Amino acid sequence: MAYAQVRIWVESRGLVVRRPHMSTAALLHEQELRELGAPRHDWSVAEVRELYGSPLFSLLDRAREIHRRWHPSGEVQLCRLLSIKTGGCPEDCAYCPQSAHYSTGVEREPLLPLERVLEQARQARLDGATRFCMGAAWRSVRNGPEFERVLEMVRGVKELGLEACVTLGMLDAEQARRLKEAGLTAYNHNLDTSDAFYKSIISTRRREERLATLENVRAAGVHVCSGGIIGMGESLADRAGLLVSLAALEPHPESVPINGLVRAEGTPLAALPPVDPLEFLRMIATARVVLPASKIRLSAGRGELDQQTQLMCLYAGANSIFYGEKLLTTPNPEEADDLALLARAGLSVQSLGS
Ligand code: SAM
Ligand code: DTB
Ligand code: SF4
Repeated sequence: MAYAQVRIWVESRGLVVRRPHMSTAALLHEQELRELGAPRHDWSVAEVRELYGSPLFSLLDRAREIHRRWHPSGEVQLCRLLSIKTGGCPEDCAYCPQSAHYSTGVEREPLLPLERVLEQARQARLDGATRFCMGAAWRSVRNGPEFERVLEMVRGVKELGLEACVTLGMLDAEQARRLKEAGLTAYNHNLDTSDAFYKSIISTRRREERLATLENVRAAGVHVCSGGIIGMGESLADRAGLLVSLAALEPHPESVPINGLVRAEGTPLAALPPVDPLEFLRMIATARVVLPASKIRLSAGRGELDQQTQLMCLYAGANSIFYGEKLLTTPNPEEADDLALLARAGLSVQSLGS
């Protein structure tokens, strides 16, 4: 095809904004990449908002196509979550039952002994989990014996052959480097919501501090796990804004947890209405399109979804579930029910060898 024809063909489909310096080859390459749903870092809020609000079946078709292309095994990963240090957190995250600012009935517990954590990790492995995530209700990591113990936990979990993920609050570059050295697979640190809505949810830290930690994690060569929560009273533009912020990270986070708010008694958000299951599905499908290569994780809030909706989330792009009767401090669906559902649907579960 001559250059002029290519240009007319591509531009008539609105697929590429042609920059004057682009060669035909570059034009075709970019167009091809877009057709494949290649990772992009320039999504706009309006574009993502439109995608989110498109007719449900069109959104599902698009998400499914990208999911099959980028995640052809279709396997579901089972992740086990454990709170290694519970409650009494100085931050005021309005959704969180572990914040010391609210009376939620969560009992404070100091950092667990190493052996207790490894016992749980061994059990998780026996139960079929391939990723073990450890959460601490800290604002940030402090150097000293507790951090040394967390490093031991990471080493122990990795020795079992499991992926190890921790979420410990803010982190400096040296701490990230030491976690990498211990073998950490991924560090979870959520952007949680849009830049604009963030201030109405948390007043004790700035979003930029969150981004700085993500940079430290990335620089250390640890995978970034970052996502957010829906159902906190945010607008649809805020949901789109969260995905735009995640997509602006280069490269995209390897792992993106999508949580539905667990409405914990005593938190300022306890009385909000539950998330509409179809909105949860739309958020997962939109995340799949915007972040094609990332592992999208159907995380907290699954207990409020019926099993059919959960399956639809896996169809539309979710790669994993938290598997186990408890998240950090709140309940999660029964393991036996999850296994039965996956079996009824004929879904394959990721194993340690795969
Ligand atoms: N303190 C660390 C931090 O905030 O990064 C790590 C633990 S914190 C509990 C990890 C994440 O859990 C939060 O960023 C938030 O996205 C999620 N989370 C906490 N409470 C939640 C709730 N009630 N519903 C849904 N997700 C929640
Ligand atoms: C994430 O995005 N979700 C998980 C994990 N990262 C650490 C935490 C969910 C917590 C739900 C509320 C609780 O059980 O305390
Ligand atoms: Fe603390 Fe993390 Fe809960 Fe915020 S989300 S209050 S930082 S434990």
